[in-house]
Amino acid sequence: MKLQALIFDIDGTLADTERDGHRPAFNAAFRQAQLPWEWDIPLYGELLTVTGGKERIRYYAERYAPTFLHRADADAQIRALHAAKTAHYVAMLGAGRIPLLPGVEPLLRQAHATGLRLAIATTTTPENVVALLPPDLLAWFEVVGAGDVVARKKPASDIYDYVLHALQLPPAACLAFEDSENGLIAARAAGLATVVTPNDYTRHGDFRAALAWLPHLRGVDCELLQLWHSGAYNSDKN
Ligand code: XBP
Ligand code: MG
Repeated sequence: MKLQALIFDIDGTLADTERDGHRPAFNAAFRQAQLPWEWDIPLYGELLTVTGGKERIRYYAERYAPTFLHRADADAQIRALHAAKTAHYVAMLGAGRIPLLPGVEPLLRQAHATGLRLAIATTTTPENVVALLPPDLLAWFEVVGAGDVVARKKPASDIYDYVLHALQLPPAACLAFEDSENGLIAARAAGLATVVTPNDYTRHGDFRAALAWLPHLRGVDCELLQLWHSGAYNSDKN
């Protein structure tokens, strides 16, 4: 089947947003709420195994601050902390964009120019996608599947299923791009051949189910993707 669309994860795949973006935004929200919580770089790596900011706060509280969850309004507190975190994150990106990772913009540009359809499948909050991507580039994405639009976050396949449904394409007509094991599991569960570009936080994952596994997207162009894609669907991989 012909390759018709590329579906991208955001965090860690289009830009390196976690360590110096989401993490300090969580910490700013905790300070603002006068909570004595500080997520340092190694701890955040552990917390990243849980996708979704609200889910990550709850996971942290369960392990490191269980009394927080004894409050009757703990769910509302988590939602409020997360809303504050999103505001800090969006403000941080507004003050100076986190750059796209090497090879990302040329690939998007070429895909757009050659008529490959583009979509996003991310766990992050929709406002964060808008804050990260320059408006002209964001406009190239026909579908943006983000955050709580689905019930179950990655590694569940829901966000990819949602995007495929919106594109009205079968998985065999698409390629997914991910940086993490959770993301790869989600994309594969939706039937998508997946290109993985890990980073410092995700590089210890198991990526054996990936179509390709590379340090970055520099030098990856649409011809190469067509080739990998045709290989994937002429083998027993899918
Ligand atoms: C990304 C995430 C997100 C961000 C925070 O996972 O897990 O939760 O860290 O986003 P993936 P929110 O790249 O696999 O989609 O705080 O907006 O939820
Ligand atoms: Mg990611």
